[in-house]
Order: sequence, then C-alpha cells, then structure tokens
Amino acid sequence: KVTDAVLDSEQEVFSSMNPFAPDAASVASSIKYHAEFTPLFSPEKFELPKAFFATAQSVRDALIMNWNATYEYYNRVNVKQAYYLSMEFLQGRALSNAVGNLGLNSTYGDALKRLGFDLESVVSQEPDPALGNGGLGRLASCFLDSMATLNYPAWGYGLRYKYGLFKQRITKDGQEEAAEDWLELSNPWEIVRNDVSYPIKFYGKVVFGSDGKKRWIGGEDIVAVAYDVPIPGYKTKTTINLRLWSTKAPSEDFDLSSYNSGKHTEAAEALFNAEKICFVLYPGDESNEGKALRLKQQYTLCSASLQDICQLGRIPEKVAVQMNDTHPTLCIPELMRILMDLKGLSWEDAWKITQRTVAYTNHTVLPEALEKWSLELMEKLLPRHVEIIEKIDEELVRTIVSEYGTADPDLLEEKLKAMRILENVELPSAFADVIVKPENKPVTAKDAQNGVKTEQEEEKIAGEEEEEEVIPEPIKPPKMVRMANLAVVGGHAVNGVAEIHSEIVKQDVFNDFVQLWPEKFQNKTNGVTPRRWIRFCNPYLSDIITNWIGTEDWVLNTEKLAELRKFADNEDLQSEWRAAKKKNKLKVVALIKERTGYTVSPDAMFDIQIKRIHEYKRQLLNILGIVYRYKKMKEMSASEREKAYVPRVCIFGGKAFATYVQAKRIVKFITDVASTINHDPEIGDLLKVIFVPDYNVSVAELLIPASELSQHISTAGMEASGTSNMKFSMNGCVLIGTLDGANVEIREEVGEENFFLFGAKADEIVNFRKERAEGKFVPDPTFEGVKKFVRSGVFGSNSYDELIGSLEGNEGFGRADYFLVGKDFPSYIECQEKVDEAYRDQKRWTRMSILNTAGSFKFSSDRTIHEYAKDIWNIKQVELP
Ligand code: 4GP
Repeated sequence: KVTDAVLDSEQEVFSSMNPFAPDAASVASSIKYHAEFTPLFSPEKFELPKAFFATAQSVRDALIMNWNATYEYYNRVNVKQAYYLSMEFLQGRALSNAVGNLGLNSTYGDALKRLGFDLESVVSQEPDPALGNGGLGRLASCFLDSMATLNYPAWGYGLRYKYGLFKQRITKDGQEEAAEDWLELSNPWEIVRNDVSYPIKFYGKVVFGSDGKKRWIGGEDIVAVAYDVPIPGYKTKTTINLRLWSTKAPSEDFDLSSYNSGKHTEAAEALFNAEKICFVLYPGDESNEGKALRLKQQYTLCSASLQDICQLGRIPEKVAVQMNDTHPTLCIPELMRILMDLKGLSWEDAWKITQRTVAYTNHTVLPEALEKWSLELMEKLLPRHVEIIEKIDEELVRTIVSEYGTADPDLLEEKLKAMRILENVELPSAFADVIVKPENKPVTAKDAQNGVKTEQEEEKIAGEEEEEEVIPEPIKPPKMVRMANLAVVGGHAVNGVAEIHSEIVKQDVFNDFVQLWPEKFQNKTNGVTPRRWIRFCNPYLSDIITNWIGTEDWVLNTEKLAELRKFADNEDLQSEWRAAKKKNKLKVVALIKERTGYTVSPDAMFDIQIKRIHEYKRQLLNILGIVYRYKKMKEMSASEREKAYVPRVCIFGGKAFATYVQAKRIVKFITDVASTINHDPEIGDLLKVIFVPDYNVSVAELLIPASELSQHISTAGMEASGTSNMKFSMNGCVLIGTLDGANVEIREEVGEENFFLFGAKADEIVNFRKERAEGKFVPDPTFEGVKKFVRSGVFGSNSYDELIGSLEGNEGFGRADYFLVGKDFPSYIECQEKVDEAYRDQKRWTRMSILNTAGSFKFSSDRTIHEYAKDIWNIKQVELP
C-alpha cells in the first residue's frame, strides 16, 4: 500500500515544476487579486462565477510562466517541432485539468476554502467549450495533453469558433439545437495576440509579376488573429500552445463615409463577412453560401497556420505538420504557394519540401465523409490553389501512366478514375489521347480508301437512318476536387487509427495508392489521456489503483496498470472496487435527476452508450434491444420478471448533426421509448431508459466512471477506432461490442472472456448486404416481433414508418437495412442475456471489471504520441532544464 513517503515524493516533484511553488495562502491572495483587478464582473460581488474566473486567472499565471520557459528553450536549442492542425479540438473544461497537471489540487482546494468556496463547485462553473463534434476533436485534445506531458516540442492549431457545436435540448419533438455561447462570460484561458496576425485572401485572380512569378491579387482580404491557449503537461514544466485563429476585417475595410452617411449595415459589411468565418464549427453546407463558408474556414486554418509555422521553424528540417483528417488538406497547395510564389522556390523543390513536411490521418471510411469540393467553387475562391492542384493532378497522371502503361486501356482508365485528385475532369492536355480503346482507334488510311468506317461513323449513319430522334445532352457530373486523394499524394505518411481500420484503408479505401507507394501507409492506434480519463475524472478508482500498485506512476506509465491483474480475485480489492463504482453511480443518479427529472436506482446495472448519434453506430440496435426486453417483461408475471432480468438503467447521450434527419428520428424514438417504460408501474426499477441531454466532455467525465456495461456496437468495418471504448475500459467497465475499430485490440488486451462479443465480422458485411438487397435475408422472428410491437402504438401514436421502414428497405425509405441491425439483432440479444448472467455473479463481474482496467494500458495516448513522434514526425523529447 502507498506510504506517506511516496506521497511526499510526489509532492516534491510537483513543487519543483512550479516556479512559484505556492502554498494555500499565496494562492488565495492571487485569486483575490484577480477577483479585484481582472475586471470581469462588478467588484462588489465575489460569487461562484467570479470565483471561477479569478481562480482560472491565477492558474493561468502559473501556466504562462511555464509556457514562456518552454518556447524560449525550444527556440534556444532550435528543435524540430510538430504542428497538429485540426478543425476540431474538444478540450473540455480546463481548470480541474490544469490544477491536476500542476499537482495543485489540495493547494487550490485549501485556498478556495479560505475564501468560502469548494474546488468542485468552482470547477463546475466553467463552460465546456465544444469546439469539436466527436472523436476526431477529442483525440486532438488528448494528443495535446500527451505531447506536453511527454515533453515533445509541439503546437496545436485550430479555429476559435464563437459558438460551440450547439446546445442540445430534448423536447417532445426530439432534439432541438440552440447556439452555444461558450464565450458569453469570456474565456479566461486564452491570450489574444494582436501582434500575431496574418492576411488571408479569397477570390481575386492570378497574374504574372514583373519577376515572372505568379501573383495572386485582388479579391477579398481578411486578417487571422491568434488566440493562444496554454496546455500544461502532467508533472512537467512543459506547457505547449494551442493557437486558435479568429478572423476579422482589415481596419481600412470599415467604410467610415458610408457609416456617417447613415448606411450602417453596408459600412460594416466587410467586418461581418470576415468575422462570420469563425462563427460556428461546421456551418450547414446545403447552400452554396454554406459550402463557401466551410471552405473559407479550412483555408483560414491552413493559411494562417502555415504562415505562422514558416516564421517559427525552418521547413522541412524543423517542421512536421500533421493534418487531422482531410479538413486541413489545403495545407498542401498553400505550402506550395508560399514556397514558390513568396519564397521563390522551383516546383520540384517546393514539392519535395511539402511532401516531407505534411502527413495525413484518416479517421473514417464512410464514403460520404471523404471530402470533395466543387472545382468551380474552389476556382473562384482560391484560384492560385486550383492551378497548383491541377499541376499536382497532372504529375499524378504522369506517374499513373508510367506505372501502368497504355497497353491495357481499361486498366489505365480505371486507375486514373480512382486515383486522380480531380474528378469528372478531362485529362490534362498532354495526356488527352493516352487512353486508346480499340473501338476508338481511327481507321487506317488504307481502310478508309476501301470505305471501312469507324464504329462511331457506323452508329451515326444508323442513327440518321432511323427516324431522327432528339437525344438530350447527358447531364455532366460536377467537377470535384477529392481532398483525401490530394492528402495521400501530397503527404509522406498516411495513417489509420486502429489496426483493423488501417487494414481497411490499405485494402479498400486507398488500395490503388498502396500499390504505388506502400511505404506511406501506417497504423497508429488511437489512445486517450489517462490524466483526464482516469486520474482526474475518477479519483476514487485512482486512489485504489495507486494503493494497490504502490505508486502513482501508472498515470504516466500505464503499463503498470497490468499489475492489478494479480489482485483481480482479491476480495478486499473487489469490495473497494465496487464501493468506488457505487460512489460514481450516485453522482450520476443526481445528474439524471437534475437533467431529466427521473429517479433511478444506484443498485441497477448502469448500461451506457454515449457517442454522436449515427446510423452506423447503431443506437437503433441498442434501443430495439431495450424494446425487446420490455416486451418480454410485459409478457411475464412480476415474479418471473424479477427472476429473469437484472435491473438496468440504460443511458444514452449524444448529439445528432442538425441536418441529419434519420439520426434525429433515432433520438426522438429513444426518448419516446424512455417515456413509456419509465412511467410503467409494472416495470419500476427493473428497467429505466435515460437520454441525457446535451452530451459533452464534462458529462462523459461523470458517466464513464459510473458505467458498468458500455456499448460499442457499430456495424463491423465502419467505426474507424472509437476512443470512448478505451475510456470505459480504463474505468473498469465491461464492453459489449462488435469486432470493429479499437474494440478488436481492446478485446485482445483485456481477454476474450472479459468482453461481450457479438455480430457479423467486417469481411462478412459485403455478402450480408448483398443477400439483403437480393431479398434473400430471412429476419429472425424476435426482430419481426419487436418491429410489430413498436408499430402497435405502445410508444405513442407515431408509427415510426421512416425508422422501422429503413430496416426493411420499404419503398421510399432508402437502402434496405444498410447497417444490418436486423442481421445482428439475434446475436445481440443473446449476448445481452449473457451480460445479465455475468452481472448476477458480482464476484465474476468485478473481476472482469478489474481486468478491463488492468488490460487497458495500451490505450494511453502517450503510447500513440510516442509512435507518431518516432514513425511520422521524427521529433525528439526535449526536457526543459
Ligand atoms: C472519428 C471516428 O468515427 C472514430 O472511430 C475515431 O475514434 C475518431 O475519429 C478518432 O480517430 N471520426 C470523426 C470524424 O470524428 O468526424 O470523422
């Protein structure tokens, strides 16, 4: 068990990295100082919100000191740095994380007590900035924590959206979205750098300068301004920077004379046009204006960051740029533009440097998520970049032609079609005649003399002979720019985010490119930071782990968690383990009461599925499983019911994208089912269904530690990795899931017997879909029964035609159960029965739970970041003196 000496030495480490090693009294006076002199609220009121801001400001002082020291040192020793570009950062609250990383929990706790507050309430005042949508954004934030903790010289770059994703309200009609004004009371962590700003151009035209170089002139100019957010590492002085760009108009664009003549709106038009770029993350893109706005966002991120990076480090020796998904792919033409047009390099040199600098991470295989932009729009908005992209495309065509030759025109055509960056665009003129099919071959002069005609000529004649019929011109498919192809061509590394996903990337999504450049493709299995996702969100469990392992080192060296294995059957550990879970469950009982009004029992099994609402993630399978359970319960007597089922609280959380109609139907259906079941007096505590509104990082921090079963049940092959599965497993939660994404590796690590597996495998899906489409699939009677039950009106007058119809492929309801809910339903139900059986044996269940935590060590983002640093970025750890 942990000794005082261990704790003392921990304390020493922390004090040594705190430049001002504060005690509670000095912290209290620093908080008071900020309450008085950082003017955010009226001075006479020192209440909770103000206490939060003042506390955050005082923590920020400590961060700024470490942060200045960090970059001063990097500059001095001139190290290579990694720059992580992402449209999303889902940071979550920063106060508890910063205080925890600085090791000042008890100091801040004491200081606030002196001022009449407790740390927990102060922490809960912080708005949760939702500058991200889902896994990709949260991954970026976990990576920042690991980069700082491991002393890797690095930066994060993103956009400072004025509004977060959206606030989700659940009403009787389902999900409603409202603007999330996270900056309403200001953001105490950011520092605006009015001196760090860059011009960004849109539209205009390309001309030749007097030096013969291309120049991009005219158009619309805006300015990107840096807002810096310090990111502290754990138990280290290293504090890295997350630089977020905000947009504004150049000051001369304010039309003072129009304003003075009363045309106020016109006078401020340029201001609004510039500022609106950073209003929201993922503005609706159904309209052309929406599309243009998104493209402007992406270009702003790329251009401002690269201009900044070019100032900061010598490219490529000192710079590694990672593109988080395809959103920052404009980095490639933008870096080319900077190097050629501004720095005067040749195409060849610029291309070599660009390729050496950038790398691309793919996060999804969903075809609709592989971004494409209309060439026409891009030509208008970024004319110089389109020229560069056309040239990259031409070079790619050259490579493909030289690789595959012209002997087999069908093969060549197929490769060009699959691999080109430009889609539905004629071949570059130099290659216009490269595909020569026999039927297109011109007749030889001799044949012509002999009156032999080409096939086309024959057809024409035949056409003329038949009665002249006016055939409408076929509608030309739109010309598009395929960002993923550009990212693969322009980057030196392409990685997937879990083993199975990286295999699918290689064998399916980018297979043609793998044949050309096999060395580019890699796997980097995702990870999550054990600081936020165990140490700070689950202090009860963390203390138990530390006590049994004998050191808190596991927070940095998660391999140590494996030592818990040997205690998995120890009764003392088991009872401490269960007690910690119970305490966490009680917090969730309170959260549920507050957010939904429902009272749930902390003695029931907490079964949780929290993630974005998406058809492939199959919340529909989960809720139909619940409906099945309910239906069976209703068919039984009270005593049979109690014998047959373990009491459960089934919890959902997640946002449906505002324009994703089917996902919103799923939310509505879950809440309808919840309201029927939760009000059924026959069922009582045996089954409760809860939809926690407005899911975000803070809600996850409460739910994950309290969860006993968690669901990761995507259609196999569709979830790239998943990261909440890792968080749940770390927190001693048993997973039910398909062989998909990181589930596969989690199951390997925690042991098959500690994971509830069901469902079709990735390589079977194509055949099952085919079988389904051909009408050969015979659904299980349990599934038919459930659908019938839903349609019988138990959950209200809604017939759920669109939802249930989508599982059947009825006319008008789209693809026939594309996500194979019906196919996997029986094995899911069977698996859920095994879950009940295991849970009844609490010793067995607790053992499974301990073995999940013990086996989760691989899924620390520290491991992932070490791999990126070594295999892709080629950067070294640099400890500050
Ligand atoms: C997500 C994937 O859906 C998820 O499987 C993965 O764990 C996560 O990225 C991080 O790699 N993708 C997105 C997205 O969030 O927007 O494509």
